[in-house]
Amino acid sequence: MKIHKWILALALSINAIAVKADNVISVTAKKYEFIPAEITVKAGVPVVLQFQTADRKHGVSIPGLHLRTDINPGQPAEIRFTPDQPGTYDFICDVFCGSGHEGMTGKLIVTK
Ligand SMILES: [Cu+2]
Repeated sequence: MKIHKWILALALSINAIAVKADNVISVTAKKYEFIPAEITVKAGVPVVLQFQTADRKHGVSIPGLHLRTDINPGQPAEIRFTPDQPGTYDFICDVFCGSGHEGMTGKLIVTK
């Protein structure tokens, strides 16, 4: 009986870790793109966008959601939020990074 409870607790905690990991989306910034450039998330579900840079300092801004962070070399950055309005939100690099900076954009799609 005791063993059963222990296994159940273990199974529940593994499940909790899996659910958490599902909502973490890793994004790489580099001259002059975000990879992936299109991210789809679900309204009402907490999400963690985890950014790292492959070259130099960049920034990411999602003006429609009033979210931004710097992305410094060797220092992964996170944006944690729960999207509530379905729609398509542009994100851009907002730290000048060179001649292709203006085209360094992506889309965050929030589905119902
Ligand atoms: Cu830039």
